[in-house]
Amino acid sequence: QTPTEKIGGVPLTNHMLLAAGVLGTTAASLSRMLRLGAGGVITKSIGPEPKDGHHGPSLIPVSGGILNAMGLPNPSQEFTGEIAPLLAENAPVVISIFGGTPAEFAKVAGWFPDAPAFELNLSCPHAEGYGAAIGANPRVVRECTEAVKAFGKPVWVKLTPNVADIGVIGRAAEEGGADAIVAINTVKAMRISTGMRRPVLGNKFGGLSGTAVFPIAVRAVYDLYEACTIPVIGCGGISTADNVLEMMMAGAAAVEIGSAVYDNINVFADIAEDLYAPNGIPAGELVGCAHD
Ligand code: RRO
Repeated sequence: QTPTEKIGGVPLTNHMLLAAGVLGTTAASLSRMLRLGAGGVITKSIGPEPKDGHHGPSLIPVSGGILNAMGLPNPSQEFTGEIAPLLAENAPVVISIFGGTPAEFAKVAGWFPDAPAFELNLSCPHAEGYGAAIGANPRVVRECTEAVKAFGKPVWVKLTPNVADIGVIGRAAEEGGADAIVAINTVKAMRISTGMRRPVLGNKFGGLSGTAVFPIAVRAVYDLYEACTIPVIGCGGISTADNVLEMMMAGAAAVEIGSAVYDNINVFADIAEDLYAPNGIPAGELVGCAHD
């Protein structure tokens, strides 16, 4: 592991975090990923009310990635008990929050006084009823960011690629006091089973993650690096050290990895071996170099 570096106000042990998702549901799975080499971990998003999520099938491997319509399943405030032991160890755990209003984001943030940082999920493709459009409205993005920033902790804002101009949204988060922008969440997508003559997901449509979305994520990070002055954290389809370097050249100060973990539980250690050997990458020189 490289020495601790602060990115977006959070001390990380390397440049790769576990992205928010199903593996962030329990303290056991989060601490396992830290033991397996993640430099930090993000929880599954926690909302203001408990939710069971969509009926299945809700997570399906497709060519180039994973299609999901989990439907924001979460235990809400009960998660405080689940995560408390990990927070007590000062582990680099970022609490992902979703809500439909600034007040709902603030309500959830208030349950985690020991969290080192928050990631605001303004980008879930299944957020109907919680305001699917909140991540597309610059004013709401700014207000949600301000509401959580009031707790005085680092706030990362995770954006959707499903908008016309992601730079405008990134700037709104920055104006609200965000410490970093994370891009991207999943891309709205759908597959149909020709044999069954119906959509493969119980919810019909979902969010696509994995290698198929990597170029979309690179473009989003490139645009955000141009538009914002705060760090950008790249997320979407990263599975190799070369992907991490490419993200950094686009402007990412760190990256998040999700889908690749399902294929290779040792992906963090494997990438670190390539990325940091033999002398360690000069990340400072790489970030944004494709803009020169
Ligand atoms: O739970 C989900 O359906 C979900 C969430 Br909260 C998210 O942010 N992104 C996604 O693809 N699925």
